[in-house]
Amino acid sequence: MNFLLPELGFEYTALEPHIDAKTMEIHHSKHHNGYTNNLNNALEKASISSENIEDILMELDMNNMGLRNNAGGYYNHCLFWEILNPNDKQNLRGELEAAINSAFGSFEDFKEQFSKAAATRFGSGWAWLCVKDGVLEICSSANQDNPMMPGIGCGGTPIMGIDVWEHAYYLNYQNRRPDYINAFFNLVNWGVVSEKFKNA
Ligand code: MN3
Repeated sequence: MNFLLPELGFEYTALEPHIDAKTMEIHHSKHHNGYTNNLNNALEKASISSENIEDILMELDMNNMGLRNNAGGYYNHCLFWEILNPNDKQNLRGELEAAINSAFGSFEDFKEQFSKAAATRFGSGWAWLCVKDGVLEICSSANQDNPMMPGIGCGGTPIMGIDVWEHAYYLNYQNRRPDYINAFFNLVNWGVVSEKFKNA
């Protein structure tokens, strides 16, 4: 077993009313747990012993669908829980705020573009804020694909992402994905995203 399901670091109720406890419980203990177990199985099958998920993603054989789906699913959800962590939650400021204003014009313009990328991703997938060569960009990817995988078309290091699979919001929001995306913006811990920006 290379990888373990990470602890959330907060209660399933902690994101209410924006994300309900039942959705959080199923999402973390069932979906993320499934990706984690399937990742370990896919690594064993491919005889890959790396314990660095970033390396695994960057060196991925995109034709290995089991590994692609589950390495992506494992990593994407780890990042998602990190940026939603309500402990020591911080507002957007400093270098990241300046970089967002520089890349998108204003926070409102950034929010609009990011929300549009998330809302228009057809079917299941993710929208991302990435850093590529020091510049911020927004993109989206299908299924559990990730900007670090080769040839996804949205390259760079993801520092923030939103899960737009129906399992992420359907119990509470049903077909109202835009309402879920809007609610997500109440939850982002910008201190965590800023740390990722500095390290990218
Ligand atoms: Mn999910």
